[in-house]
Amino acid sequence: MTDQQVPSAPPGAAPPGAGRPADDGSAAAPPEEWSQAAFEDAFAKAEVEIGRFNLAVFGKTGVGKSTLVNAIFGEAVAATGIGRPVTMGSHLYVHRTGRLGIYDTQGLEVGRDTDRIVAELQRFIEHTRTLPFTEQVHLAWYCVRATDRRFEDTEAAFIRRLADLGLPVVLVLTQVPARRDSAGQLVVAPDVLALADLIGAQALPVHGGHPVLVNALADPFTGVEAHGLLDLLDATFRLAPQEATEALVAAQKIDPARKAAAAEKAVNTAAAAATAAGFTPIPFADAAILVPIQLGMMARIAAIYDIPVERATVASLAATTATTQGGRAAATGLLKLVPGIGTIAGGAITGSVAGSITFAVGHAWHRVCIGMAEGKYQTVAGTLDSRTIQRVFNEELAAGVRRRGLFGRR
Ligand SMILES: Nc1nc2c(ncn2[C@@H]2O[C@H](COP(=O)(O)OP(=O)(O)O)[C@@H](O)[C@H]2O)c(=O)[nH]1
Ligand SMILES: [Mg+2]
Repeated sequence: MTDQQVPSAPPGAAPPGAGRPADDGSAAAPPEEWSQAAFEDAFAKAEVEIGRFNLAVFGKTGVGKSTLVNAIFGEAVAATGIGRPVTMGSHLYVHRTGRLGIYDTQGLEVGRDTDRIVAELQRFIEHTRTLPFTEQVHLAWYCVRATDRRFEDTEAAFIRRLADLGLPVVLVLTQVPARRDSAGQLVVAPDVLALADLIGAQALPVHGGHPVLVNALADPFTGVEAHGLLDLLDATFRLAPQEATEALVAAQKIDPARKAAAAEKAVNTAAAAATAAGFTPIPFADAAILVPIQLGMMARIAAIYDIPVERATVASLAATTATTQGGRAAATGLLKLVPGIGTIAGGAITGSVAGSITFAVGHAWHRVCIGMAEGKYQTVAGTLDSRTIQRVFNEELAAGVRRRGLFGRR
């Protein structure tokens, strides 16, 4: 007997099969095979669970709203155009990509058209109150260009009206000039600091009562670097409703630590589910019970890294296809590596082994997703390099399995 061998079920253990994913009666039975369709389904489910972060962006034309959105959420937002009106004839536009919705106004200016903007926004907010949370506007940025050196009363009034509508507001000073002093510290232009203090003195209903100072684009001519973007993201996280934060994690492109933490959480959740499922010893033939858990985990991690479903699907199939036995899924293929499982007829795995395997699969896939988000694993033709993905995944998986002592310990 090896130490991986399963004792008989503990007293009071759930009957066989009780650990299977709950049948909510909605969809077909969970997939037992790792297929393209199964991954796509899991991805769609992950997208629904993560939801969407909806940000409204206001401020005068040319202050740098679009540039700011691109700097934090990636170029895809601008590349795909200006969006569409939320309803016929509306000046409120929405633009959706991945886990993000951006709302802005077109053809109306704060100050001149404040009443109109507020009225359209109010109508929209009231309408979306009856809709799911992912359809609602979660937060607003109000942007003022620092180099304009002024903040108008009409802008203050507009911000107060946003707050009256129930929107959390982050006030942003954009295009803030700054330079490094001899000690490498960032020094902001004094007149901008004076403007920020002037605004801060107005006790506006905004994050911290004070504007966040940002420059979204480095300017090679003046030497002003990009700065303040993480401060703006942190302020946005602090004000965003809890239910929208995972979507914000997925949508943003500048804070990999937040993505890594969310992916880690997905791995832990799946490992716990696998442990619970394996608590009733899983007969070897039934190891497919782990497939839906691991599919869901992998889809969730891919969605957190905002990897398009097509690429995520191709990569997941590449990763989990064992080199020697085409089409074998990682979950079941891995069992062959565990002493006493693959070799003993009618053997079963314990919950802790199921959990450990899921951990190892999750960490290996997380590594692949980080690489894909960094633009790795591309062929010259721009397609995904399946063989490299497979190698990276298998190396990480083998390392994880070894660390957890899933190979024989003599
Ligand atoms: N150097 C620098 N230029 C910026 C910055 N933000 C915007 N710009 C420039 O200002 C102009 C207007 O920016 P845009 O984002 O289109 O403004 P919007 O009308 O508020 O969406 C563009 O030419 C941008 O390149 C910034 O942070 N730094
Ligand atoms: Mg714009």
